[in-house]
Amino acid sequence: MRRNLTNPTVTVVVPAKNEAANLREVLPKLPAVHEVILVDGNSVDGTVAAAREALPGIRVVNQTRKGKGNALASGFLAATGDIIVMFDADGSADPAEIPDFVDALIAGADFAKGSRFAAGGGSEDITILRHLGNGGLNFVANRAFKTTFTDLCYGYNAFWRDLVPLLDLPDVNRAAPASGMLWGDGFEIETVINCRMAAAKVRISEVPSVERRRIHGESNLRTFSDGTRVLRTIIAERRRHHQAKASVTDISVRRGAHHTEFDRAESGSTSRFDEAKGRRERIA
Ligand SMILES: Nc1nc2c(ncn2[C@@H]2O[C@H](COP(=O)(O)OP(=O)(O)OP(=O)(O)O)[C@@H](O)[C@H]2O)c(=O)[nH]1
Ligand SMILES: [Mg+2]
Repeated sequence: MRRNLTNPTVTVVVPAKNEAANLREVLPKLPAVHEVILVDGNSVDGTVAAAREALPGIRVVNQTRKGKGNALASGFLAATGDIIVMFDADGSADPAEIPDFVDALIAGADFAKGSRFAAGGGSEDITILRHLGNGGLNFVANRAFKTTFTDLCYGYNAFWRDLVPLLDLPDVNRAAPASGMLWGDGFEIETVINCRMAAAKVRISEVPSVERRRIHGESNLRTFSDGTRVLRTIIAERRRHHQAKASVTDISVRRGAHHTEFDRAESGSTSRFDEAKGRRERIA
């Protein structure tokens, strides 16, 4: 599939759980785009009505299970734009930065990763402790995936929609397990997406971003348990990546092939593992 690099359409996916007051302020500030999708998490504060009032053309999608991860997966599936922007509803993401993400993708990135720690980025909402924790988690992830992320734990990102299959997020049509959530349904989603993009060796550009303070409502962040969750996610995703690599190599060896049979149309991947060279190569 050829990408539309001259005038790509943009879908902004907004997961929201009880964010009526924030959406009233944030949605009117969004730039004009192809579509904005609100993914409602069974809000009880009039989130959907507030969103429709603030942005009459907004599309509303109900998520299929619980959690921010399932909300994003549901939104990605409903999206029709060439580019998807992940955009929190709480006022922490600056609408004025959306063109920077789009420009990075047009300039050649597959995944435009927001970073509070790249030159020009920042945060109004980070403590010294969280800053240090972030640094440690970036270090671990960069060792695990041979990347140079400066901000693994940040959810303001954009990517070409043709990469959605590559993310292999939990099927939105699956029933919720007894525990309520599948792996990837919860707040681990941001790290899951970053790790899977890195594992697939897509082209990643960091976009400097300034994180704003949530406008209304209480922060849901718990420094230690969220930090531990990110660490567990990096470990689980690294294991997943190694298992996938092992099974791909195994199939390839059994077929006597030099290259694995993944191609871009089938897997959404822009690269394939070259057995002879022992590394992934870009698909022309
Ligand atoms: N649809 C849906 N949205 C959710 C769910 N959980 C969180 N969100 C939304 O995801 C976005 C990010 O969640 P936040 O609670 O702000 O989490 P955070 O950004 O990590 O932490 P703070 O901003 O510090 O509270 C917000 O727009 C939330 O409304 C959910 O279960 N379903
Ligand atoms: Mg937030």
